[in-house]
This record gives sequence, structure tokens and C-alpha cells, in this order.
Amino acid sequence: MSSITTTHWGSYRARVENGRLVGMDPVEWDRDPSPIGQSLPEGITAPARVLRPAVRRGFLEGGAASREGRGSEPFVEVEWDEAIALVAAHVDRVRKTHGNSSIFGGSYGWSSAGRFHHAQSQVHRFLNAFGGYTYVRDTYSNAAGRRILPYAIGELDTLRPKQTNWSVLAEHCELFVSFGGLPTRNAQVNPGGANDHAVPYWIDQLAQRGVEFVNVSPVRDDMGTVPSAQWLPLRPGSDTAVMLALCHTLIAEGLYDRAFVATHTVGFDRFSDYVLGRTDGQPKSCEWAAPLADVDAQALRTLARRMAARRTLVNIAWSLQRALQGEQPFFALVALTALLGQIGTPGGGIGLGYSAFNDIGNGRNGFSGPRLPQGRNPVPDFIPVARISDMLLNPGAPFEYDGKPYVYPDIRLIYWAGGNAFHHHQDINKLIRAWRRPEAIFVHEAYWTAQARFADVVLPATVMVERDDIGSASGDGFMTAMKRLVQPIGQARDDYDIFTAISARMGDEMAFTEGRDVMQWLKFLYEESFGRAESMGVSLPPFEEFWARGHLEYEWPARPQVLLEGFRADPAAHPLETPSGRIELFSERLHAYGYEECPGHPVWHPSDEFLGDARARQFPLHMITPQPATRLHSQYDHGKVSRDSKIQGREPMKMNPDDAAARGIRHHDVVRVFNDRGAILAGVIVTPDVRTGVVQLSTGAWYDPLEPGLVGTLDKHGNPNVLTPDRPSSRLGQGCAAQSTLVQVERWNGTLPEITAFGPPPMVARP
Ligand SMILES: Nc1nc2c(c(=O)[nH]1)N[C@H]1C(S)=C(S)[C@@H](COP(=O)(O)OP(=O)(O)OC[C@H]3O[C@@H](n4cnc5c(=O)[nH]c(N)nc54)[C@H](O)[C@@H]3O)O[C@H]1N2
Ligand SMILES: Nc1nc2c(c(=O)[nH]1)N[C@H]1C(S)=C(S)[C@@H](COP(=O)(O)OP(=O)(O)OC[C@H]3O[C@@H](n4cnc5c(=O)[nH]c(N)nc54)[C@H](O)[C@@H]3O)O[C@H]1N2
Ligand SMILES: [Mo]
Repeated sequence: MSSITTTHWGSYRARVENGRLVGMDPVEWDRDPSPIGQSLPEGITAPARVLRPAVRRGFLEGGAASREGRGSEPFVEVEWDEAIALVAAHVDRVRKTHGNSSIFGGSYGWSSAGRFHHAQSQVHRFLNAFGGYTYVRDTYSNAAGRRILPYAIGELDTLRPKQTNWSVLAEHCELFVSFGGLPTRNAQVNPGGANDHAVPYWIDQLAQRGVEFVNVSPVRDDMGTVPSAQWLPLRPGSDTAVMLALCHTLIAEGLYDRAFVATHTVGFDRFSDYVLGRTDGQPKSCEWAAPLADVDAQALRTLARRMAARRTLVNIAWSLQRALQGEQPFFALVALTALLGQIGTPGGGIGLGYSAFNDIGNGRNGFSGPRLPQGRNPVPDFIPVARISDMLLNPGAPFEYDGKPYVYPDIRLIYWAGGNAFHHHQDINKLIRAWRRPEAIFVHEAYWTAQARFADVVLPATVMVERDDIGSASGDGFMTAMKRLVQPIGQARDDYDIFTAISARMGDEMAFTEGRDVMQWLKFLYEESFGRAESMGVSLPPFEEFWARGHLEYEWPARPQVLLEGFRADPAAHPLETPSGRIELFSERLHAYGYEECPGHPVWHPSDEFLGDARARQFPLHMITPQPATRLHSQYDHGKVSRDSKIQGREPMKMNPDDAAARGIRHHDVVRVFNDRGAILAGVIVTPDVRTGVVQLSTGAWYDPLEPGLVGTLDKHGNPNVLTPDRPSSRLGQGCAAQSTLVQVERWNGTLPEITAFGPPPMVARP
């Protein structure tokens, strides 16, 4: 039997034999299938699966009193009925005693593809049915950038699906400069599903047509698909200085587009006064930026002149804004591309994340497909998503966000499904301390991730091939009938089924289910999307036909798009979403907030997690933590594809030969990577593809503490978030600052502790 199924990294024909998933064959039309699918057949039955409901021993004995035992105590497996009753009782007690704002239900995380069983939506819907929860704003992906852009050029969510299509760039672009490169490993992934991986094809098309590429990144293979690309190996976190220097050259040499600046921007004078040094006595010249970025001043000047002379697109990777003052590189990019005056032209302008996902610039803009209604949340409390530890540690404390003051709620209960904070959040040792605060922590998981191990009650969830669902990605033009292919393992249940049972126990099943079973929901959600489909010119067949066919591809839009074409042609008729309707090189509104670290125009302030800072004398290597090539975040780290990439069982870390030699480190040695926040083990790849002073370690290795539950213990496996700072990008965006991390590295000469993350935690019989 073979049936198409959808993952965040591609569509596959799943092969099933004797009730077991035995193969994941890429669909024929996928131009560059992702290998990650190969982790599924073994992965979904691996020892890491959660098979039965499990309760932390101390919680079963003494409830909240034992919360210090999170992460260290063994679990007791219980019957479903008991687990459901326990969870329902605590949710009910907490909401009635402390109010719904004391329930943290943000539940950030990617879950699996599939629109109905989207775990985060399921939690939100459940909690909303019972009075709501404290929610989160923005994402780990893009918070700083997403908050600054509306002041400078407009909402990211509006611009993202309108990015100039690759096909247009292939015809019109001459110079493609990318800060953070174009790592095609990231384009394996697309939120909701990737149906045809076309990014490597298009990059190749551009290269064949003579487009010149410049990779501005500490890592050469961030543009590994274009061997001829020029590499400008700057220090991490110095991009803003480089962009300001490029602006300086354009202004000082009169190369900027005066006409475009006059008609399409506001605030040029304030910005150029800063760039030219009239406000602070420091011209932001190439000579100024060169030692900050550790690149050649002449190379910067030449680049600025080339950019002005050609049809140039300047792209930025999202990672640049996952940093202290991460707003600034995005703001500076807007300024730089505005001065170049090519915004709205077919081959030039601004790029916000080409190759970060498969859909950016692919030209497939479909409609927003089926989605589970989450209900209404009457609780006003929220946090910017990356402030979770601060919220738990400082109830009642004030914080600023996007120009307004707020207060952290007092959280008593955390409910999570479909995410992994012990993967995604910074400074895990601080998170462990924060995690001891709430009275109860409930997690639905398919696998024994650290998130599950640090919970009080873990409820075993199904994975996508164990249930019926609809796969659909708004930006990738397809829909899949994701049919149940195998029986759920152990006692795993769908999140929907679990929430239905808890709702019934809490006395109102209908509030959550509206009386629909899974197939009735799928049909309902499918039909509910007809209107949105029609408005985008897509006509969908009846549900039964879709379900029988198994896969739909929508028509391509009639005409490829050019970002901000209308605005360029007539800024009055097609204003931007900024306060003035134009590009703002200086924002009065932002200026009025009075944030020194994020003022009215792009600025460079050195941070203390930067190679140019005194802290680098103690921790002389800048660690950057990109998305992993072999998995999606932490998902399927236990799978074959990811595990095959490990070095002596540890996560690989790239290091420059000079830095390795200076420490007596050889290729494939295991090292201890540390700073004042913690220590991890990693396996070294010695390569000249990363500049000196920088190490690159992907995110997503499952946190594997030597002494589980203990603050400050060694992570045996290589989770970089043990080392990253839990500090906000700025008061504006409050984004995570994962990329701003200084470390030291030494060879590990001790015996290698065994990796234990991929099996279940210790289980004991009922006390
Ligand atoms: N240092 C550093 N940290 C980072 C980043 C970085 O660049 N550097 N990047 C950040 C970014 S961009 C992101 S988006 C985040 C990602 O962070 P997350 O989205 O939290 O990471 P995932 O590993 O995708 O976690 C999803 C979890 O959901 C579970 N799951 C999947 N399907 C289901 C389901 O149907 N039901 C239930 N109950 N569970 C399910 C999976 O098993 C997995 O454990 O990480 C952030 N963290
Ligand atoms: N295979 C795979 N693909 C994915 C994901 C995954 O988990 N696996 N996750 C998806 C998600 S959720 C997201 S949000 C996107 C994220 O997309 P991005 O944020 O763009 O991706 P990253 O890999 O974090 O960073 C891209 C590159 O930026 C470089 N970089 C880091 N710091 C700096 C700096 O200071 N300056 C410069 N110039 N370059 C720097 C790094 O070398 C890195 O390779 O990726 C998506 N794609
Ligand atoms: Mo992300």
C-alpha cells in the first residue's frame, strides 16, 4: 500500500507492509527531495516513543510540593483514565482558584504537518473552551525583525508571500548579495509542507544566467550551492556596521538614488546625519566598519559601488535578527536597499529570507488552507514568546514590548503540546530554574524529549501517519489527504482525542468538539476554506473527491510577482503599512518610544556577546547556531538521518583549522564547549569553511544532561541552548538572541559519557 503523506520537509509516498511503515519515497515531481523523511520508518517505533501516560513520581505522591524534582525523578506509568482525571482536576482547580491567566498555554512549537491535528491549535482550542490562557506573541523564528519592519517598510506577514519570484530574478537580477547566505538546507522545510523543493534549481538558474553572488557570512558554505560566490567572511553580529558602511559609501560618493529617496522615503536627513557622523562625530565609513567586522575596507567600498552599478537584490537570513539588537540588521537592510533605489524593480530590491523556507519567492502563492478554529481567548495576558523564563521567574514584574508597558502574569500551570522549550529556548539552565516555579506542567508528546522528561504528566501523542488529516501549506500550492497508514503505537492517542476526554471530564465535551469526530472535522475544515480558495482563484473539488484523489495541486498564478511593484510605480496609490506610507529611514513613532537600543533610525551599538567586546578575552569564539540540515529543529534527532551525522554520538560543530590547532583539537575530536552559562560536548569538524573566531553548531540535539534535572550539569550531546543567552533583542521586539553567544572550546580528554537521550527515562512501579 502506498499513499501520499505530508511533512514539513516534503511530500512522500509512504510504503506500508504488514501494518508497518517501511519506506518514504519522495513524490516524483519533487525536484530536490529532502532526506529527512528517511528518519520516519524507524523513528516512529524507536525506543524514544512515549507508549503510555506517565506521571512524575513526586507529582503522583505529593502534587506541586515536589516540583523541584522535575527532570530528575523517574516516572510512573498510569492508565489513561487516571491521567485524564489528574490533568482535568488540576486545570479546573487552577483556573477556578487563580484565574485563567495563571495557565500558560502559549505552547510554542512546530508540531507536525497536518492542519487539523496541529497540536498548538488543539491546545489553544481546548484552553479557550474553558476560559482561555496566557498566550504568546511573535515567534522564535522572527520576532525582532517582525517588530521593526512595520516601522520601516511594512509587516513581514504582508511582504513575505509577495517576495519577487525566483523566475523573475533569474531574468532580471545581476547581483545577489545575501547576509547569512542562501543555505539550501533550510529550504528543505516549509511550514505545513513542502511539495516541490525548487530553491536549489532556481539558484542554479540564476548562476547559469550569470548572476553574481556575494555571501556575507561567517560561513562559506552558507552559499555552498554557488561555488563561484564571493565570500565576505564577517564576524557574527557585525552586519549592521557593514550595512551602515555600505550606506555611507553610497551617500558620500553620491551613488544613492536621490529621486527614489525623495519620492518613496521619509527621514533621509536624520539617517544620513548619523551615517555621515554629524550627530556623533563618527562617520560610519568603510574604515570604521572594517575592524568591527574584521573585513577589508576596500572590499566593502567596492561592494557598495558594484551594488549601485547593477541590478542588485540584497537578501537577509532570518538568523541575523535572532540576536541582541536583532532589529538593527533588518532596519539597516531596509535603509540600504532604499538608498539603492531598486525596491519594486523586477531584479533588485530587498529580500527577506530567500532560502529560509521553500516557499519564499517560489511564486506558488496559494490561499490559506484549512485550519482549526481556536476559539476566542478572553485572557488579555501575553508574553513575547521568548520571555518564558523571565515570566516564570518574575511574576508581576513589568516589561516593555513594541512601545507599550506590560506586566508578567503569575503562572501556576503550563500546558504544552507540539513544541520543545528545552530545544528552542535560550539558557537552558535558567529555564530549568524557571521550570520549577509552576504547580503543574502537562505535556503531550510522541517522544521522550527533554520537554517531556521535565513534565509532571506526559500524555502519549500519535504521529502523523497514525491519524487522518489534511496537509496544506498556503505558500506551496497543494493539499494532501493524509490518511492513517499505521495503527498508533502503544497507547498513543491523537491530541484531539486526549482533549476530548479531558473536556468531557471537565464537564463540557461539546465546547471543545462541537460534536464532530475527526472525519467530520476534516470535511468541515475543508469546506470552510472554499471561500478563501475562491478569492485566490482556486476552485476545490468536493471533499469526497479530494479524499479519494489524495492530492491536489492548484494552478500557478497567471503572472509572477515583483515585491512592492505597485508602491514603486505610485507610492500614493499603493502606500506601505508604515505610519507615513513610505519607507521610513527615520521613524518618529519609534523614536518616541525612547529605546536607546532601538532608536528612530538604524544604529550600530556593539553588544557584549561579540568578538569585538572585552568578554571575548575570556570566551574568544563566537558560536552561531543555525537550523540543522538533518532534521527539523529537534524533531527526529533520534532518527537515522540525524544520528548518522553525529561524531562519536555528539552533535557536529564546525571549527576553523587555526582555532582547532591553537587548542590541539583534531578533526572528529570530542570537545567541551562552555561559557559562564554552562557546558556541552560536541564533535568537531575542522574546516576552513568557517572563519576564524567562529564555531557553528546546529540547533536541535536533544538535551542530554549528565545529572538530569540539575542546574549547570554538563550536556553530553551538544544542545547549544545550554550556552546561549536568554536576553531580549531589545525592548521593541523582545526577540530571542540565540546568535549572540561567546564560548570557549577545549578538547575533551575524559571518558565519553553514554548518550541516554534517545531512550525512555527511568520508570518505576507505583509508590
Ligand atoms: N540556539 C538557537 N535556538 C533556536 C533557534 C536558533 O536559531 N538558535 N531557532 C529557533 C526557531 S527559528 C524555532 S522555530 C524554534 C523551534 O522550536 P520547536 O518548534 O519547539 O521545535 P521542534 O523540535 O519542532 O518541536 C516540536 C515538538 O513537537 C512534537 N510533536 C510533533 N507532532 C506532534 C503532535 O502531533 N502532537 C504532539 N503533542 N507533539 C508533537 C515533536 O515531537 C517535537 O518534540 O527553535 C528556536 N531555537
Ligand atoms: N533543514 C531545516 N530547515 C529549516 C529548519 C530546520 O530546523 N531544519 N527550520 C526552519 C525555521 S523554523 C526557520 S525560522 C528558518 C530559519 O532560517 P534562518 O534564520 O535564515 O536560518 P539559520 O540556519 O538560523 O541561519 C542562516 C545562516 O545565517 C548565518 N549567520 C548566523 N549568524 C550570523 C550573523 O551574525 N551574520 C551573518 N551574516 N550570518 C549569520 C549562519 O551561518 C547560518 O547558516 O529555517 C527553516 N528551515
Ligand atoms: Mo523558526
